[in-house]
Amino acid sequence: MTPPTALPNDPRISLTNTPTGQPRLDLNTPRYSAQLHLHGAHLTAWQPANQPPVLWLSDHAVLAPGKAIRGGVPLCFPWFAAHPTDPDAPAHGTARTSPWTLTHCQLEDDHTAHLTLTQSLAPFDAQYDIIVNDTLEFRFTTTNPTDQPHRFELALHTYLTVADIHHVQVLGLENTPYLDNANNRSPHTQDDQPITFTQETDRLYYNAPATVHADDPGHQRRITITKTGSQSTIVWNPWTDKSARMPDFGNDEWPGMLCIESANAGPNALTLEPGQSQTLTTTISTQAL
Ligand code: TA6
Repeated sequence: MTPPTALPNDPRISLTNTPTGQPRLDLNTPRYSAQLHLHGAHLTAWQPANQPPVLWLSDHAVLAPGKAIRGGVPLCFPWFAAHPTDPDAPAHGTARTSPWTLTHCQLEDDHTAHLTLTQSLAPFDAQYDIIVNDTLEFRFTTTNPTDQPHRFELALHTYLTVADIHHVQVLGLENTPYLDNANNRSPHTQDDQPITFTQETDRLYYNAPATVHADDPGHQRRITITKTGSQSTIVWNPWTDKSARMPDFGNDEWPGMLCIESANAGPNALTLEPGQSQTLTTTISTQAL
């Protein structure tokens, strides 16, 4: 078990325990602020200077052992959605409700933070690197240390803040196949137009390595998600009825959020041979619209 790293003695970073005893890292710099819970290695806030928050967090989010935090970047691993064979297993895997170990923490003069967290989630070992400044980069490396091949899925289930989902367009997934999770995982293909939102939208786009843009006119902002080692992109807004069914999601919050998730899931699930590793990276940046 790798010991936790010591924090640098730096006023820009602090590690405190939340009221429920969960270690939380706060980063406050002139270029951005961010917040990471070691519970689930869960980045719950990221806000570049002079911008609205980029990550969205429900006002009803619950921080408790065994519970996933509603918002930020939950880690869906080693499976996505329902477990492939065990109906009693938690949705979206065990990574987001496990305590991760912070094994590296470094802050540069330009305020870039380099964080590394590790966890073993049988049968895999995982290393999760987060590089934060006024852009946000994630690298998730999965290793199979066993002598047998093993299948896994991974999604960085990123909740983004938007001004009003009714006016948001998502570009980059045109002509791409997807499974409609809001319609019995039925297969479809996106037409040659950007994605717009008029109802619950829950789509697993597969064979989808492309960069995605979320254009948010209300905040006059484009959010760009680039990635490597990822063949799936999940797009989700729960709309009214599903929001009302989630106790940790306010009934009136859905217009202000959108999930765009860099993943390998469903048809793009991966199998690692003994000793093999795979890395998914994704970078989130913002541009003025
Ligand atoms: O990524 C979209 C999705 O699979 C939706 O179907 C919805 O269930 C969402 O994840 C949130 O899942 P959770 O288990 O966090 O409530």
